[in-house]
Amino acid sequence: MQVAVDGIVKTLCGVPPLQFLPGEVCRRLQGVNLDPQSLAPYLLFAPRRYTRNLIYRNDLFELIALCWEPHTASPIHNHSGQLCWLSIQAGALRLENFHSLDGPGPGDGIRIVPKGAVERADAGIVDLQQGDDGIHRVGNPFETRAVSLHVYSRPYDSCLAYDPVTQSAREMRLAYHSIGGNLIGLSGRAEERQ
Ligand code: 2CO
Ligand code: FE2
Repeated sequence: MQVAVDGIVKTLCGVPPLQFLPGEVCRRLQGVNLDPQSLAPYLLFAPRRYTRNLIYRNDLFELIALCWEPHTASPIHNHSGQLCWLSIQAGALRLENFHSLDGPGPGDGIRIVPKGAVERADAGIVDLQQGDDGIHRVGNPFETRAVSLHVYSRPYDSCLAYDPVTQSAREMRLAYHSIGGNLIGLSGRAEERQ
């Protein structure tokens, strides 16, 4: 089902707050293939990292387009107790899940173990992360760019990043690369619109 970005914003705004839950939002994201023209303003890539491009935010949820150059990945992280839905719109991503043997953290002595992975999730896949065990790493180990659409409820501006080598969980600030299609001033970075 091809939908314009405005359409998915409207759909999500139509979910009553008490129903903004895994099943309802998964149903609304399932099969959504965003109209490329309406998505284009939010597709801002940067070398060697993934970018977070805010489409819409209110008190209940935020909608973000993530742009993944080949061979980029997130750290292993959680979602600060918020619900996280991910819908792959272009390219493919590797989705790795983890479990903490020592609670969510933050702190030291936090052992993280793998809990299953989808080696190649293609466009159309919807993934959900929730609860203390919503710990994952998302990456694009492939040779083509990827784009994913993320819904977080509620919005959050920091999360925990886990380092399996030092067995630590530390707060990580999350920044937007662009808001409403406008780049946030990050000097010295080569920017490129797709
Ligand atoms: N949660 C990460 C972020 O918002 C992206 S991985 O998919 O949830 O930066
Ligand atoms: Fe995530």
